[in-house]
Amino acid sequence: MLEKLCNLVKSCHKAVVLTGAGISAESGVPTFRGKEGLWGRFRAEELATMEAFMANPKIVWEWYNWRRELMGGVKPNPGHLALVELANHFGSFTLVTQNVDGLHRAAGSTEVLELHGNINRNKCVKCSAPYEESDIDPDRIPKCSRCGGQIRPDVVWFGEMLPGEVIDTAFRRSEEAELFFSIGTSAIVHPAASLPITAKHCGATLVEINPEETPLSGLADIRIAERSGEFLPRLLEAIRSGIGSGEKG
Ligand code: BV8
Ligand code: ZN
Repeated sequence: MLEKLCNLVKSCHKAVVLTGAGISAESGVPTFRGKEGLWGRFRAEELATMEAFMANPKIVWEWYNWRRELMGGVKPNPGHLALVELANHFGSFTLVTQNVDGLHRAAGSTEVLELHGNINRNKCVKCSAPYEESDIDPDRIPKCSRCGGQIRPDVVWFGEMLPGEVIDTAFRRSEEAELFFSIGTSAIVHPAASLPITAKHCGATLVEINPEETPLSGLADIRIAERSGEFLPRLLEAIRSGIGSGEKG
């Protein structure tokens, strides 16, 4: 398996990586749907929505402040760091994340397509003007200086469109990909979950790294049932030690 993957890394030009909450799990960030997951305690489909925010902005801000606090102390793990180095092995490497924790950038990844926004950014609920203030008091939610709208986290909620430019680029790169890694995602949130399917249908080799099965597992050409923080550094080690042949075509 490792040798087959090294050959693919050596022979493919264009790679896309899609990550989900699982890649941050080893940094101590709870996943959404795992046993200890965020959603265990909250029904995030109910909280991560505009309806919830309009109905009860206080509880939504309490949830995000709780997550921000949680993320305040976490740092990138060997999985995030391995992706920074993996990028150097491809002519074109695109990192697409569903995560809002900013850990890929913190690890040193430069071009990161953040499909669902970033929990550390805020914006106006009405005019989307960015709002720098980072600590928001749920009892005194600030108002936009431009239009008076309430300030909300700059993340994509359920039922909301993803940032157009970001998702379009993600689909275009997925259509062109020769190698597509789906790492640490349950592959059920759309349109993100359509990216690996699109890549596969356009001829890419699909690799899934996830200790659990997902709806994508049946489609994957290579399935690595391991934690990303353990497997990715091993893959890099194997590439560095020259395992595998193959030339960039
Ligand atoms: C939209 C930001 C439309 C907020 C998030 C029915 C069918 C299909 C689609 C839908 C449907 N009903 C509704 C929809 C649409 C909906 C959707 O897909 N719902 C799902 C639940 C069915 N999608 C939307 O609403 C999207 N918008 O469709 O708009 C539209 C069209 C026109 C006009 C207007 C609107 C918006 C979706 C974005 C929602 N925002 N987050 C916040 O974070 O607070 S989603 C949330 O889920 C996170 O972003 C998260 O990243 C994402 C996906 O979860 P995962 O990252 O996969 O995390 P999860 O816990 O699920 O899985 C972790 C995995 O890691 C597990 O498999 C585990 O085994 C693995 N793992 C654990 N440890 C490790 C590991 N893997 C490797 N190593 C480890 N160590
Ligand atoms: Zn505004």
